[in-house]
Amino acid sequence: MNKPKLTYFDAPVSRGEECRLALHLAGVDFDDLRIKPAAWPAMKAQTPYGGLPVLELPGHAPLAHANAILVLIGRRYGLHPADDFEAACHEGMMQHVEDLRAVVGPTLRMGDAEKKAAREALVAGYLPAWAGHAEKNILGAPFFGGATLQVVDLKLHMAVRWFSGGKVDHIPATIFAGHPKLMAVHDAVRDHPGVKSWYAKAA
Ligand SMILES: N[C@@H](CCC(=O)N[C@@H](CS)C(=O)NCC(=O)O)C(=O)O
Repeated sequence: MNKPKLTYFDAPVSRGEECRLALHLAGVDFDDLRIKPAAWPAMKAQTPYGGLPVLELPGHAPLAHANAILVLIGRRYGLHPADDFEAACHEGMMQHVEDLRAVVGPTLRMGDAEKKAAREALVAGYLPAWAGHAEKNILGAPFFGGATLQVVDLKLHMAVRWFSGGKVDHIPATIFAGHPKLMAVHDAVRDHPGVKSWYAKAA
């Protein structure tokens, strides 16, 4: 291996896509390995923690956990604050997105009736509360820390985009619409020239 390799499932979503975007915005030339579902069971035990994404860098052991990958890329390429306290605030918000995934993720594997009930309960309680906490802790505008896109913004963008496409059954596309700072981060990432160039390349 002579260049970085990011391994994730073959979909432009979630933890893998935020890491791909970070590498692209950092200007890193990387192998973008996309795994088909059928190949995953045989690979799972070979990964550090049994999940994807995994980033491999020449001369290093494979690195797992999206936030660890994002912080590493962010530190190396100026997409994460140099100040340690400021960085910790960004990492707190990154964990907030992981908390959301931990709550909503299990509903993906539920049968229809259970899924409907679970998601309606999330719409009534957890999701607005999650968005309220995100909104309260966003430090700047249009991005989380102010004028510059950093890795935390990619995570917030991906969290909002999950629902705003209207493809998650029983969760309205407008679930976060009442949170202007959160929506501003989502929109600013969507409209960022580097992000647009990633999707232009993928098209
Ligand atoms: N804490 C890990 C979670 C990794 C994870 O659960 N990834 C999902 C995809 S987003 C996965 O690998 N699912 C397949 C499985 O767990 O077998 C991270 O932040 O990267």
